[in-house]
Amino acid sequence: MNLSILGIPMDLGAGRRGVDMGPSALRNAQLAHTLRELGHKVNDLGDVPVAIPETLDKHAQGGFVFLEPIVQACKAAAERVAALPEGVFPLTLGGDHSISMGTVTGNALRGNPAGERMGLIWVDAHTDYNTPDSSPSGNIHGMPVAHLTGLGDPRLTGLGGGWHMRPEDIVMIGIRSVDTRERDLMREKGIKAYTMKDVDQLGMTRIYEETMERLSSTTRLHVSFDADALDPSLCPGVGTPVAGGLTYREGHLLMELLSESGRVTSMDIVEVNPILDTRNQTAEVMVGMAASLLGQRIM
Ligand code: DIR
Ligand code: MN
Ligand code: MN
Ligand code: MN
Repeated sequence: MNLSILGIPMDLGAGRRGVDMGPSALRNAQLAHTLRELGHKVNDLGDVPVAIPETLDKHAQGGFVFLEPIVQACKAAAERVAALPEGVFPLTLGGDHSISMGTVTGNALRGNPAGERMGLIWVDAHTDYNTPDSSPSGNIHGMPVAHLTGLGDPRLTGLGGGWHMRPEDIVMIGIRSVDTRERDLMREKGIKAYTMKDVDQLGMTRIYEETMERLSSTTRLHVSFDADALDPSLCPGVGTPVAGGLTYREGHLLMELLSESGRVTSMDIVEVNPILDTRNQTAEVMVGMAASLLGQRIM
C-alpha cells in the first residue's frame, strides 16, 4: 500500500503544552521504518504549518482559546489530505485531537464527489463531544466530534463546506470520561459509544463485530486513535490520563481485526505528549498500534 505520513504539530486545543511534539516523537519511534518493513511504500509529507502559541493572543478571536489558529491548521490539514491521490492511505499525526476536525473532513471528501459515507471509529478515553457552550474546560480538543456532526462554532463546523458526519456513522471505543452536558448531547444525537464497562463485559471481538455491522453502509473507515484510550500505565505520555484504559492486547486486537476487515482507508494518531512521557514509550506503543492496523502479524 502507498502510505502518506502528515504531521500536524499543534497543541493549541489541549489544556497542557507538549503534544505539538507528537509528530516528532512518532517519527523518532521508527514509524516510517516500521511501516516500510511491512512492505508499504511510505512517503513522509512533513508537517502542515501551525501557529506557535507564544506568538499569539490566546483569546484574540471569537472568545474561546486559540479558535482562529486551530481553524487555520485544520483547514490546512483537510486540504493536504483531500488532495492526496485515491488509493493512498493517509496516516496523520497529532497534535491534539482537534486536528481530526481537519483530517476527518479531508478524508471524507477526498475523491468523493458522490458524497459516499465514511465511518468514523473514535478510539479514546473521552467522547470529545463538547461544544463551546457545554465545555467545562474550554479546550477545543474536547470538541472535535461535536463539530464534525455540525454542533458548535460555525467556523469549525464549516470546515467541510456544508458536509458533516452522520451521527449513525460514528462509533467510539474505550470511553470512560464524559462530561454531564456532553453526555446529553451524545444521547440526543444517538452516537454509539462502547465504554470500558462494555469492553470488560463484551470483549473487544464482539465490539468489533457490532461496529462493523453498524458501519456496514459506509464505504470506507477512518480510525482516530487518541493515545489516552490506552491505559496510562502503558501510555503515560498524555495530557489527560484516565485510569482503567484499554490494555496493550485490547488495543492491538482491535487494530488487528480492523486490518483484517480491509475496510480502513485512513488513520490519525493523536495526543502523544513527549514532555509527559517516559523515554518515548507512548510514541513507541502508538507506532505498534499503527503497524497492527497496517498489517503486522504475529505469525
Ligand atoms: C474534557 C476532557 N471532556 C474536556 N476532554 C479531553 O475538556 O472537554 N479530551 N481530554 O481528549
Ligand atoms: Mn480525544
Ligand atoms: Mn482523550
Ligand atoms: Mn484530547
